[in-house]
Amino acid sequence: HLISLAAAALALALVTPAIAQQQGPSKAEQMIKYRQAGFGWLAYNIGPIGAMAKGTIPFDAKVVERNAATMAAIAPRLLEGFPEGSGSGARTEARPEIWTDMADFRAKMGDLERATADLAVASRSGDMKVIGPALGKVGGACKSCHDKFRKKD
Ligand code: ASC
Repeated sequence: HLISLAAAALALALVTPAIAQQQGPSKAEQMIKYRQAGFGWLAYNIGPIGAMAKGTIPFDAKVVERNAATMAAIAPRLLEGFPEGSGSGARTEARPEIWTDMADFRAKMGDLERATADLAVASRSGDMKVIGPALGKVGGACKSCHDKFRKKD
């Protein structure tokens, strides 16, 4: 009994540090994944609205309304994906300027938030003449932030 108890204690002593070292993704990796998922979902939702505005696919008011509502929900949740220290740790197109010029990054995220909220309101008109300009403002908010804060290929 003493020997098996000693063996068990030894096994536990050997295994415990191995478990402790088995760390999951870092906070930075989690945040990079989080925000990329957010932007990806945003792009997925704007895609069909853009295609309808161009006339590439038929206008579907219900899809515009649903997608715009989703975008308005995503946009205010993006800023939390950029905490201090999440500028590296996984493949990212985020430029360091986000954290050195956070006031402007916040302002640009605010522009996106307002533009998507306005698009959600416009989408309820069911009228592409109303939706089009609101969509243009969202695209403008995407672009002005990308120009300054996203890495160029
Ligand atoms: C999109 C998309 C973006 C923006 C940007 C606007 O549809 O995926 O990143 O619009 O291209 O300039």
